[in-house]
Amino acid sequence: MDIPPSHPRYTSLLTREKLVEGVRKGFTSIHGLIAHGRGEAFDYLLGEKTHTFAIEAEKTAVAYLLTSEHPVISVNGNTAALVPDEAVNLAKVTGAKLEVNIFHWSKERVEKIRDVLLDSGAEEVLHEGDAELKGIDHSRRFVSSEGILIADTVLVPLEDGDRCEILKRHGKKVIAIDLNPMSRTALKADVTIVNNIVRAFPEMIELAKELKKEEREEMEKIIRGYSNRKILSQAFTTIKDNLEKMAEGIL
Ligand code: PTJ
Repeated sequence: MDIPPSHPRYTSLLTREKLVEGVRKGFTSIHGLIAHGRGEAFDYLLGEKTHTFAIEAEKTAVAYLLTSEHPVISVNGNTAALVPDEAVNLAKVTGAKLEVNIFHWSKERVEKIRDVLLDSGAEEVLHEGDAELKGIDHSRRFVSSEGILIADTVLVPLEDGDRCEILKRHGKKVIAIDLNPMSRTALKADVTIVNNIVRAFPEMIELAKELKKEEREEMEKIIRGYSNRKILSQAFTTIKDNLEKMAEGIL
């Protein structure tokens, strides 16, 4: 579809178009469209912008990735459609590995997502699923023995609650990106970035470039000073305030 840049919802429509294209090419799950719709609704309530609580979470997430021994960025069909170049760049700048790990599993989709990341410049994309994460009964339990299995920190954009819990039970630090601060994932993760992935990834790349110049002690201080509950509370308050403003403004 040809979207004129003058359209008031240009960015939003372009984002949708990328997902539709991902479905057409067979690497984004059709369920990904529904998931995105839910995300869009929360983005509306958040005013479709990055808030300071998101920046704080993004900075802490980057500090975790930079100080971890085996950081991994987990990539699903929506991430591959929306931010393939940024996922590759974030992995490069933080030293994290990229691993394809999807909920609606098929070998074909796994390989297509791998190819999308390779086309975006990735040197290595883990996707073998040669190891099993005990305690989870859907296909996301199959992980790479060189990636999520041994990871100390896993970035899981647009995740489902079950796997977040299992990753934590396996002793991993979990960073989630989820526009819905009420989701089980958002509530369970160690760091929840309540922001649209299309804004969060580019911001995290810039934050990582800056933070890399700092001493390790500085990054550890950021991690120690972080409270995910405080961040979630600020996200809820922002939604409430936005709704109050709208309710008053309509009179
Ligand atoms: O590619 P697959 O097979 O791994 O499937 C990926 C999806 C996303 C379909 C799958 O993980 C899924 O069903 O996820 P859920 O349980 O619907 O959760 C997705 C969460 O991501 C929801 O809470 C949405 O609010 C949120 N979300 C959707 N789009 C965005 C988003 N968060 C940030 N940025 C977005 N663009």
